[in-house]
Amino acid sequence: MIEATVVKSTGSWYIVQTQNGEIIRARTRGKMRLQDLDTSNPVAVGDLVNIELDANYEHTASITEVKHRNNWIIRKANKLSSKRQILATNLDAAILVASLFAPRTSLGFIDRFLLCCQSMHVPAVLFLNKTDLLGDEIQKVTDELNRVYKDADVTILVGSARKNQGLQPLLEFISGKRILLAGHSGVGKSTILNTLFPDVRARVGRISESHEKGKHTTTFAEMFMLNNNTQIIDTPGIRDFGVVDIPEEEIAHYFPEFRLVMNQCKFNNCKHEHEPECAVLNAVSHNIIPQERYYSYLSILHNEDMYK
Ligand SMILES: Nc1nc2c(ncn2[C@@H]2O[C@H](COP(=O)(O)OP(=O)(O)O)[C@@H](O)[C@H]2O)c(=O)[nH]1
Ligand SMILES: [Mg+2]
Ligand SMILES: [Zn+2]
Repeated sequence: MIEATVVKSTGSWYIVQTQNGEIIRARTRGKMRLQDLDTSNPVAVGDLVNIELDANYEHTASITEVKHRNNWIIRKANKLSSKRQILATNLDAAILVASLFAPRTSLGFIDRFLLCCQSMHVPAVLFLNKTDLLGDEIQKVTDELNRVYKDADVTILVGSARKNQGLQPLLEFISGKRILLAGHSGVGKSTILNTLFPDVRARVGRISESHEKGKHTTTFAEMFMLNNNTQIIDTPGIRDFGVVDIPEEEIAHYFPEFRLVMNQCKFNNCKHEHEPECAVLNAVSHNIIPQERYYSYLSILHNEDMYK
């Protein structure tokens, strides 16, 4: 039995890497001991697994056990689907790459992702890419992001991967960690990786591809092992981030700016909707909690449209 880390998932096969750097193709077979999560992918990139080498000459292996996960980022592809997908596991931090144009990332999407990170205690960075497309608006947009996310326990960074601007703070954040790089298809994840780590050569997609509506592209995450123990998990792009596994009454806890005031709500089971003497509603009305974040909260609470 050998311990290995899952570095790529391609559906039926997984690529795993052993402690001495050996790359092996593996698949789940037989009675594998699984984590008790009902997901479309029982094994995810980042998992520590036990493998047994197959008795053949092709150097393949079977995954016999998925070890305990410290954390994981999980989503539902859309609110109707019951399919849950683990994007990555055992993370030190996550970077959500967003852009205002081509494609536009909504605050609702950002907030759902951040909610999951909070619930898993995964520190998050929001990187607004493609600032070269913003012209004179850069400062205004940056100020807005800083206003909305002021007390949301997320680091806001802005820049342009194409122009190699603003990437230095991102590089410093990444260094020495295992990082999930997430965001819609086309926001510039692969470009960021290629610019920061020219040896990686992640595929840079054409923007037109990412805009083909209705096209079902199977998404595979891939971990790049860089030096100084830096590991980056590139994901091919997620359209929706449906929240799973967070009970209704816990959602507010994972909005850090709500957490600051909600112990002052009159009712301890307050849902912060229309209850009397609700400290969250009060903070919203005084612009202490940004409206935008409050709307995201309501939208998640009511399991509403995930695009908005
Ligand atoms: N204008 C602009 N385009 C960018 C920037 N970063 C990436 N792109 C373009 O956006 C498209 C998608 O980039 P890609 O890195 O493949 O996105 P991914 O799907 O998130 O990996 C490509 O055409 C990139 O050249 C940027 O900072 N500014
Ligand atoms: Mg990409
Ligand atoms: Zn309340």
